[in-house]
Amino acid sequence: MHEVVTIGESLVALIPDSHTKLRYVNTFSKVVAGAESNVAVGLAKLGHKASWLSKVGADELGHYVIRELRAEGVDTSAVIMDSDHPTGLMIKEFTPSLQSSVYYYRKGSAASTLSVDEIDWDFLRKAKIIHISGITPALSPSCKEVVEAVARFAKKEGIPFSFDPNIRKKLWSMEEATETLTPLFSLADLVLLGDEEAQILLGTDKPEEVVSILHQKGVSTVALKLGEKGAYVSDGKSAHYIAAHQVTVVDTIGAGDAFNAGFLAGILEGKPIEACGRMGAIMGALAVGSYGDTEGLPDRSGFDAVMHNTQEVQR
Ligand code: KDG
Repeated sequence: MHEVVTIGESLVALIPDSHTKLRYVNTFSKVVAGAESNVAVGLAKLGHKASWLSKVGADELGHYVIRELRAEGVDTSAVIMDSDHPTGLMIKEFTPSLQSSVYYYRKGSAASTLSVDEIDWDFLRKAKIIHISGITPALSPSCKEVVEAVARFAKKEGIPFSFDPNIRKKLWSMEEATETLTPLFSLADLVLLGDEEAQILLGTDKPEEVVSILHQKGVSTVALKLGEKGAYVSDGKSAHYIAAHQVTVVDTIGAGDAFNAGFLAGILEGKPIEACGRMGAIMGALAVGSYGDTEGLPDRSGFDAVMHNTQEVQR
């Protein structure tokens, strides 16, 4: 049984051990990245049953991705291993001032070949929430079909569909992104988006306007992520500004996914919308304090200690 099913590509990410152009980097650390599996990991660390559905290559990197996600408590039983296509790869780059960039080596990857006829609908039917980001439809026409079919399926089955547009400018043009992602809002129950994405897709980043436009489209719950300014959350009955949780920033990649995990955990636990926003803000902040996307995320007791301000020095 699972509470949340996420669908999308996971990649092996290489993180340079020095902050300089990649041509000068000699050593890297290897971690798993991927917006949807990041959400699943965050939820699993908070004690929720999260499944990740995707394809990986039947190669060493594919085995590595599955092994790591399982180790974090994510159910990978529905993942397909593909002997004909490789697991995708991405390499991060940091400038001395800690600005990060990513380079993708994922064209033709196993996950990009996921198609509607490979989806296990009975598996999805057991979910309390289905979560997908806008990265998945950018991967290939068949992935776009999968996302649209899953969103329609969720609506028909009455399963809340959680959607984060997660625009990746390196994967497609803004016109393509807007044309594909905007209609998905109307199929979503929960929309978790960044202010820059709101500006691109909805023509405004003003929190009250964003929330009002999305509620008019039928979205019941909105979380607008405002980076270092925190978040603005609404369930249509009340709306709240959530202050950012302060940490020293090391690597901002993965913060949005961590926010989503904390926020969705709050929804699963039936918490008021303001508390869901706070849970998201804490998880997002803890993600940026370390280099990988999920390595900085706390387990439940660590999270509760931050949430309830009861952290102790361990001796
Ligand atoms: O949100 C973080 C993701 O962007 C990162 O883990 C890699 O999924 C990824 C992507 O496609 O950019």
